[in-house]
Amino acid sequence: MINTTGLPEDLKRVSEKIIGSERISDEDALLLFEKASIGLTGSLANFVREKKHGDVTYFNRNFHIEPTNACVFSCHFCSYSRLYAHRDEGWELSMQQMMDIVRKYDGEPVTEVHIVGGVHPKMNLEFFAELLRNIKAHRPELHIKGFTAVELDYMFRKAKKSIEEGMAYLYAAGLDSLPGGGAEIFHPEIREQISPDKVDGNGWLYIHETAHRLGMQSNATMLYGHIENYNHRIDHMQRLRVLQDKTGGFNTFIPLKFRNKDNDMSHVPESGLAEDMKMYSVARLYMDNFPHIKAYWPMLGRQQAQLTLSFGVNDIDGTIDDTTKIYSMAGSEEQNPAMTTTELVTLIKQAKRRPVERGTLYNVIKSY
Ligand code: V47
Ligand code: SF4
Repeated sequence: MINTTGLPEDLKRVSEKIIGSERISDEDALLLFEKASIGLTGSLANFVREKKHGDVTYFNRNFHIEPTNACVFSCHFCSYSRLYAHRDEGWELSMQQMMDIVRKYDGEPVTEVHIVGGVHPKMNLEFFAELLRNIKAHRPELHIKGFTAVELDYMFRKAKKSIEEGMAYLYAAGLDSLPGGGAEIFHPEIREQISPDKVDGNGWLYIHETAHRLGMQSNATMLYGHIENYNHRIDHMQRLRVLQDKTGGFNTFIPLKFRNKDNDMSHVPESGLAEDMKMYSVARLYMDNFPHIKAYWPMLGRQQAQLTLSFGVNDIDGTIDDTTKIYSMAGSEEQNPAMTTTELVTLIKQAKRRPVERGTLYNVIKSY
């Protein structure tokens, strides 16, 4: 049990709300960010995490397909993309090359492919629908988690389809769920400075709402630790919490730590360990209707990912098998992110948590 004696009145009141399973307000979240120690937010978040999940920590067996790093947009924090005009410096995978990646896992017990990349004008709706159909024809049970709302928005506009028509079309072609990328910070004050030309916050939320209405589930991210302040973070989480109350279609909230290598925002310092743990714990406390909080280990590094398991996190993504470049290019400690299942299980056990392999939608595959 958490001892609240000796706490200032305001922090005591918020702590008691959390212990009593009462929803905290935006003002409460701001108070936690500004005034609470990480000891307090950590123990409260751990209390909520253990109430929801005990000591279970989920991971999955997945791989990524990153079709291209050419992109028509120019997000200033992005170290990964090359402007479409300079696409000779990047890569563009053909259908054959993407299917070769899928075939490489024949006979391997992976359960998910995560497809995410730059926004390339020639890789259009029809091209990706064909990719989805080809993957499903080859391996029907493989869950396809694909395309950020940014990629989808562009694809649908280009094909002159409404969001409803476009989503239904990809769903029928085999898309199972949406990853959480492209959310960044919804608040226009920040979004206009860091990613001025891609879909705005309302557009991102509407795409996820439409997917949820079709029966698909999705994740949500937030890129934190750059030029935003706590109010922008709370506004972002508030919009997600409101939509989740409406649809219930989100599985996981994933705070993504801004990394500053080789991008237009390299002068912006990265957040420190204490700030990162505060972010994860306040996310767990505020996002009361999100079942899961994920720490994405390729970005944080393995040791910090272990630490988050005491600050509200109950999921550390998957084995990944060295198939993503997004974070190594942005300066993460993980230059070639891949972990065997044994390594992931050991990592979780070292943090005194119980590893459980899950499918994308949190069906239990194996408890260790
Ligand atoms: O939207 C880009 C982020 C995201 C940087 O849903 C950066 O399970 C930090 O969303 N520093 C894409 N972050 C990746 C993503 C994701 C990853 C893992 C799992 C899931 C899921 C989703 O990567 C982008 C952007 O916010 N990003 N550059 C950077 N320099
Ligand atoms: Fe393109 Fe995505 Fe990078 Fe923005 S974050 S430039 S949309 S690849």
